[in-house]
Amino acid sequence: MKRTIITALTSLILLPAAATAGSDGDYFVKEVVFPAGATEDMKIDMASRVVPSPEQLAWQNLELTAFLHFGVNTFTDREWGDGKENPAIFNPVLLDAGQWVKTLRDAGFKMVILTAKHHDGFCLWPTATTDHSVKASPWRGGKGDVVAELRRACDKYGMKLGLYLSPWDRNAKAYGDSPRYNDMFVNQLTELLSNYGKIDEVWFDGACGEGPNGKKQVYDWARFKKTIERLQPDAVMAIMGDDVRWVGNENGTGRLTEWSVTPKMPGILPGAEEHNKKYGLDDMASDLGSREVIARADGARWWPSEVDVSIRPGWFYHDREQPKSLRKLAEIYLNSVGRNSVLLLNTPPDRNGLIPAADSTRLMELRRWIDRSFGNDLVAKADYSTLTFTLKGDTEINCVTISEDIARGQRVERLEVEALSDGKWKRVARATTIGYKRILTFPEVKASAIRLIVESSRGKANIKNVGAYLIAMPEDADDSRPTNLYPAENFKVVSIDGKTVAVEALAKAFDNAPATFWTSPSGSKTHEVVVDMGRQVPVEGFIYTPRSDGQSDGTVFKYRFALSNDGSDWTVADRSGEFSNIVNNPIPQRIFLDRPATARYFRFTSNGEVDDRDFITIPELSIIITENAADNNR
Ligand code: FUL
Repeated sequence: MKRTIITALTSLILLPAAATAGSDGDYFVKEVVFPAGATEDMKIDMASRVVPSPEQLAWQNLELTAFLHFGVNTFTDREWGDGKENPAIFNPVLLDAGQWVKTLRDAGFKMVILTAKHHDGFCLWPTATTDHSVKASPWRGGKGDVVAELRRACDKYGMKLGLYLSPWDRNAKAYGDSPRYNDMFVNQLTELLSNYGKIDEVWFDGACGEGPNGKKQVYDWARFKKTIERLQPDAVMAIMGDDVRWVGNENGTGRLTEWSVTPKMPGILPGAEEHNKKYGLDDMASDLGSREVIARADGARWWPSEVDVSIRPGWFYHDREQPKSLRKLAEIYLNSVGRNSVLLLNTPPDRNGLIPAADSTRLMELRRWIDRSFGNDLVAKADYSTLTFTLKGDTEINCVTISEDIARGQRVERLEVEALSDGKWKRVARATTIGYKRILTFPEVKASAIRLIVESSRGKANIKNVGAYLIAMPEDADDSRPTNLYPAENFKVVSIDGKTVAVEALAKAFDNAPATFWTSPSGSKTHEVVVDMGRQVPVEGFIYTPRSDGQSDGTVFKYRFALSNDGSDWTVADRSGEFSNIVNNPIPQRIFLDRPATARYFRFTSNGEVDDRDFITIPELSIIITENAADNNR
């Protein structure tokens, strides 16, 4: 009865995507608009019939995609270039795209996405749209084309290719002159999507660090989308796109409850910002698709999550950084692929143009760990009608993988896993959403069978591919190079914003507890703290650790760091810059001086908060000292 009403109602309204008939009713490919007056039950039922487009389904099946951040930042040691880089610095003399792709293929990746242009505007292909490209570099005598070399390598190793083209461009003169820049951008897109074979993912970053007084560019997203559809109809449009959604962080963690069906509107659609605000659906929101959210909404779409994270702290290669431990990568795998998301793992090539040995070794270790963990499915006989699975004898397990047939929607809301152990069924795991794949781990149990109990579902749950495993997490060996810090108990605060204060004033910034933070006085866009380190210290640099509570209020964006021996002449060292990408990737910002310098006082100045607020927060501020000196200070 319910179904008949829905079919009748939906045929009366104009649906943006055709409703197609499936074995258990009508499906709505990619999106559905709820009819006016739809009840909660009707909305939930319709949401349960939203299914991925064929392109989204093919994308989800890849599970693992590699990201390559490469460009002028590789040579300047920065995360965001300012667009003023001299192309002469780009000279990756040993560049070998074959090495990248073979490494990634061996590690199990199915697609690779290259930063064809990052925010600095430097193009890795010889574009006709600007001189700021490989053409102006010494690499291959100005005749090189990184995109073309990568294309050839992808063909050789059977890898799909995706491209990242940054809308924000700090080099293009036209940026901010909206129609002119949109033309330029469409031309860049047209070159990339016409001259390099099949492109399977187009990645448009949402980042823009212009700030309130910077250039304001109004992007013509509809035109960008049409360009993709015309030139590469099979490609998905990611992040600033309506096929693939950013998970909301850059640390490798999907939500425990991850709905691919959500009323959240992609940012490229007109009115998206107001709409998402109205429904409380920001990028980081923990609930994007519960019953409560759907009940309030006016429609829902298939917009699955992609977890992008770098194997190193930064997105670009930096000499001083090391790849994450195998343990960390294994956790990332479980928390992304195992939480209904595609994992987009960045492995940045170095200045020679090669994926460094440390990273490729780590990738192979990850591959071996995945193979070892999931190579031996302990299910012997599956009965999907009762959701009961007989194991290969009485066997130890600690992990179950479950998939829904997402071609028929995402439906499971709550589920339990029970194991038959010593003749009794006992609960070993619980989950909310399943989606494409859910990996559940639990303490080891000896069992002869497992069964799934779907406690709540939006209509019929279409479960497929259940597996049981005994996995071993790698040892937690954190092999990132230690940084030597000067003990903060020696610090005496001299002044804050020019005013003398009690020495303990900044205590929360120096307490080794990043969860607590110092908040500056408000009322100014500039803030400054001066600290006496108690004696002459050989300083290599400093670390500003931003808030780790998911908030960015008070986070410093533009910094200046200076050293002095007497607290008044600040010429010993003086370095300024920006903490690029600190909002999306709030990791400790390690800034090194060009040369270590010895000084007794340091001054840390903020010349701009991330959102131009009039106060700053400092959870932790640390001084990096030279290695030998560290031994004497312990
Ligand atoms: C962010 C960018 O600002 C970073 O530099 C990086 O490209 C990351 C994948 O997306 O928004």
